[in-house]
Amino acid sequence: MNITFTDNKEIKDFIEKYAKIMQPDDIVLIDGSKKQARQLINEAASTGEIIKLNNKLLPGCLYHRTAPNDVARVEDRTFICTDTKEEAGPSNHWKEPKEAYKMLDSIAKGAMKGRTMYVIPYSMCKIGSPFAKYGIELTDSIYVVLNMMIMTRVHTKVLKKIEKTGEFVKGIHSKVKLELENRYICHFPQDNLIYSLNSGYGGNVLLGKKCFALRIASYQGWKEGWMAEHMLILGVEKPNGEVKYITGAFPSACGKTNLAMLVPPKAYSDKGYKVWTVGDDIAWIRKGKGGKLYAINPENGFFGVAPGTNEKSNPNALHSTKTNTIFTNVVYNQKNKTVWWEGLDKNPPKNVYDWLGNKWSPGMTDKDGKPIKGANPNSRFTAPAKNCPVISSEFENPKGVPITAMLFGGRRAKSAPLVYEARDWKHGVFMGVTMASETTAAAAGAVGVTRRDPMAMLPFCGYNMADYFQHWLDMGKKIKVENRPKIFHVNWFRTDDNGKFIWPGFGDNMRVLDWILRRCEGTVGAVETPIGYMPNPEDINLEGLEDFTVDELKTILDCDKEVWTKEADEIEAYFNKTFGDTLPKELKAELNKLKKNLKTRK
Ligand code: GTP
Ligand code: SPV
Ligand code: MN
Repeated sequence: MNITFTDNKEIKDFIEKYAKIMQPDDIVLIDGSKKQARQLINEAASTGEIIKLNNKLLPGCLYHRTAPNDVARVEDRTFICTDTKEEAGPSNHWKEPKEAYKMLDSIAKGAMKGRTMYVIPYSMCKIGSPFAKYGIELTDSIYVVLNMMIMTRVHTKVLKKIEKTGEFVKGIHSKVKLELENRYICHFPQDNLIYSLNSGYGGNVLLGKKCFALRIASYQGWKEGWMAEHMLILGVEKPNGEVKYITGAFPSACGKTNLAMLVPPKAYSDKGYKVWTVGDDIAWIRKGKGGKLYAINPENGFFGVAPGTNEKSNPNALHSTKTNTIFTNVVYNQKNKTVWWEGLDKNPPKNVYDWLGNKWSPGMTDKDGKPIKGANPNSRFTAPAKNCPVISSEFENPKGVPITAMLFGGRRAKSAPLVYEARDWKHGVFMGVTMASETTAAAAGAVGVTRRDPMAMLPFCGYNMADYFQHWLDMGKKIKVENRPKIFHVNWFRTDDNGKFIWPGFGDNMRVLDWILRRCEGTVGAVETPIGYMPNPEDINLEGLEDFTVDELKTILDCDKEVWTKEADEIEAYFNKTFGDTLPKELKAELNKLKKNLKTRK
């Protein structure tokens, strides 16, 4: 097939190679135009791949269902294919590159027969910005094209950029037959290449996102001296107009989108506090002006968890989904062509279709009497970032935003307190490395099992995690002490004996951010505990918070020595078993400090 849209040999060779393997009927360049998108939407609507939603209530919005066995990332089918297993490290699945290519090519053989191969030139970050990195994704899915057009900057200008430098991340995706047993999400960091087969679910197929902006980019960052992190970025504007930026790494479905779009409680908004969203999932971080660390969001949209999103929990996310949004695996109300999910409101529609396409009404139960959910727990919305009512004016600032504080956090029902602060950078890295969380529906497998998820990057680090830890330690050394972001650990998910969340969370997390920023400014004290600095309970502002007392707060601002001694033992076992001698010795020293503190400190 003749490729006319570029003369660049590298690009042509890439497309021709995979066209030869996958044998599409046609090759179409995606130019990013509205006109072409409209044509593709019409085509996908005619085959049932997508449904156009109510143009009055949800203008430009679309509905899609994935295959029932294809609703989340598949960590056990995700591979880092480096020359040696050591380079991929103990936490990644590894395949030898030559064998991996051979296997993938054989699965991909003829996969696009009767289909069109779409060529998507896209940029992570604003095109032309110094942080920007470019990619080309080949795919046979219109759903992928339409999602990539929201999540990244798709434009023919990207081809011009690539033609100049010859540098781009190659992405190959085919749905093939959506077979679970032949599903592979493979990364070749040394070739800047991603090869994804037999899936149609977000994180597996929107190759700009987790595959490029985290797995490949983390490898690039390691080689080039910057960082790619699974972090939200937000700005807190104080009454005097000053804005401080915070980044936060929480595992999948643990609250990044919610925190990034936080609505401050009345006690704060009345005083003039505002929160601005820069990013909800990924941060690229570099040293910049004044020797500080700066973060940029390489994405252009939000691929957010639908269930639980409502007018109260996250109005900004909900408003972001009102136009030009793609809904995946939620409830479809065919009567007025709208959507619904658990936790949206208390009026679920009746006689509609669930995420599987079955007739559904609220209150339906399965054979064991358990309620049948209308939306898949990992159902998602894909919304343009510019729809967000509180998108930051710095969202596209090519230099990024200066980071004042970094947060780590996860779902810990019992151990971790609401918030505690690291003594210094090294201790903060130790906090990130040792963080753990209960698993969620964002990845296939059991839900609610506690596992270590260093920096929320366990599924996304594109190289050996011991080297990744060292990279974090080294980045700190590059920054003068006074310029280093302060590091905190937060946990919104402590539960009481009835399994109910103790902390109100959501907008009220502002109260914790407030304490964090005051710590960064040095205007509030703290209690020194064996695990780090913790707030004096009176220093967390509970103004206007009903049904929550200082006494309750005290129960989640604790450092139970018995619990933490057990935790320290588990960390030691984890270090020994997973990393052994490869663990940076500074982290071993931090563990020893923790153990000593638990023995000697109050
Ligand atoms: P990914 O997109 O998978 O990376 O997830 P995320 O970290 O952006 O998670 P998100 O903000 O979408 O939150 C996922 C789930 O956590 C939703 O069900 C939320 O309702 C819930 N959640 C978020 N913040 C809080 C909180 O402060 N408290 C409680 N109890 N739940 C929360
Ligand atoms: C996550 O699972 O962390 C997500 C969704 O943000 S996905 O893009 O599918 O990875
Ligand atoms: Mn994520």
